Amino acid sequence: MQQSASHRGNSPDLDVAIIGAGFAGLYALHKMRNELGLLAEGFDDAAGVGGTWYWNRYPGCRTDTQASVYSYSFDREMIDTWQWSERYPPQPEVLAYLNAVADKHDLKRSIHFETRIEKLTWDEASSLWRLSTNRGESLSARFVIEAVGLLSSTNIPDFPGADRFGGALVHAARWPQDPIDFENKRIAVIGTGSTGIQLVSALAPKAGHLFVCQRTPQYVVPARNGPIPEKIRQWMSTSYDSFHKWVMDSATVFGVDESQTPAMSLVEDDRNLVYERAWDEGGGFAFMLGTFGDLTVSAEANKTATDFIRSKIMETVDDSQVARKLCPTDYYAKRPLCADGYYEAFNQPNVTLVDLNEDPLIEMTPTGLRTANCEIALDVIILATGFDAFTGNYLKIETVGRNGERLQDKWADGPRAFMGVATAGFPNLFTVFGPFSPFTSQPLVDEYQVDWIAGLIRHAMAQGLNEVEVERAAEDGWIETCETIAEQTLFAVTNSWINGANVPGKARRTMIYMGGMASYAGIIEEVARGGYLSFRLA
Ligand code: N01
Repeated sequence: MQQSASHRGNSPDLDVAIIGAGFAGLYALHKMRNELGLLAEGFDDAAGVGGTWYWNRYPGCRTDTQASVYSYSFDREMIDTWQWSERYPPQPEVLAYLNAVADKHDLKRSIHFETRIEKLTWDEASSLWRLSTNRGESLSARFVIEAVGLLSSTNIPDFPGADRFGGALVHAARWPQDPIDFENKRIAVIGTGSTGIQLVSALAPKAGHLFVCQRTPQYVVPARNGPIPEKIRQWMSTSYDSFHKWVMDSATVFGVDESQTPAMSLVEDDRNLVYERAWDEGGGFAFMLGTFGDLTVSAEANKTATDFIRSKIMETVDDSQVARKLCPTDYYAKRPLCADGYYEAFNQPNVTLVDLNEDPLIEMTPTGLRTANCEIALDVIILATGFDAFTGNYLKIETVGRNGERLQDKWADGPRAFMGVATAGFPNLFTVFGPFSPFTSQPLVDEYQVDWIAGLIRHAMAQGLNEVEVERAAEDGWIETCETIAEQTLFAVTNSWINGANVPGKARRTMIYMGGMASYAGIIEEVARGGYLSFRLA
């Protein structure tokens, strides 16, 4: 850290304070400092850049989104020169990429690492934010950008006896820096979401014995990982602009050819051929979005996909009793999962499925786990129990806005925010991929939102405005729009982190815009074109 905030007379210490140094925070810093020429600094409680990719170091961790859309678009030279080894690159490679971006653009000197922002207070008199850190420092900033991550605040259920377990107990998203030796160890993985299934696929070959503790089974499609397809590679290298436009014009920005065909428009045999092809090609988003256009909105269409995946599970897993327990019964309407070798792992003698519905987890003991029916001796317990998504990290920061309103109170019954970028009552405070953002892949939409926020900050500075604040009516209207659209989908009636159902006690509600990226972009660009309609500029 070479440059640091210095007191500048009556001016704030910083033009822009950026919280978080993952995909969104790094780009925000680059944009504000290198492109807009503002005095901007970043803060992150990690010891390095990477955000989620800094903390998630568990075995098997990799993207479930294709690298072609899981990288920045702003640095064209890096698009040409950075070689992703695989379609779904592993965590060390994503972290190396983010370090390379940070080094190339000289970002690290402006980031305060191992520094957590604990409190943000709006100072009415000076129209500035006052920031306090865990190191006892305080500073002021005209604008704050929270790039704190959608899936970063860990969900750690209260397992009785957790403090008594004598082995290693870790949450996958707070993985220790020193590697854990798994060779011949007895390991339990609790949770079978994206994290759990990646862990199972990676640990099954090396564990002495692996116990997979499953509460709700999920639909897992093969990833078929391998090099980025040549066609995409060619397209990106010869005409990145048109590739980027194709991706950003899609509904979900996952780099998938999104199907518009209704599932019931084909007869069963033809429909199953479509599923079969998608199964062979691999990819969770390709399966959910590329096969038929109505899997997430029509129960009838959805059942055709779930029947197909269940038939694959029954075919793959040798023990039919285990296979049945692995078959989900709810809708295929969570974030879709993909992994290679997940169901196959259950054919290994060293892998046991523990069905927590049949045999509930009672407690952790000094030597392992006790369920209603058995005691399991263990060396390692891994919690793959997910995240307090969307709101968790914002609410960890004591945030006091206009008239002393606390974000913690405002969001007590669920978040209230406008288009994922701002929340009323908290002027000059922006969020990247905050609540009510579009349901999309993140890195390119992070960039998009940062560019939009930069446009508003540039506008405010050019006009000599001290305050920009979204109006409550606009926020209410946007939330209503999000709710109306979400209610038309099966995501609304399927328990997952997408609607807050995964965290006990959390308000269950829509926190995302399911109307598609192109439509989102059309609306938010209109806000800007109209002179930042919906914002109070003072
Ligand atoms: O978390 P999850 P995740 N007792 O919430 C179980 C992204 N991601 O970390 O379904 C027992 O999906 C819970 O059971 P149930 C990606 O967007 C990306 O796996 O609530 N079990 C579930 O099985 C993903 O969607 C990548 O019944 C308990 C699991 O824990 C998102 O993060 C990798 C329990 C949690 O699944 C979240 O995925 C990883 C309890 N008390 C994650 N509480 C990559 O792209 C919870 N569970 C690399």
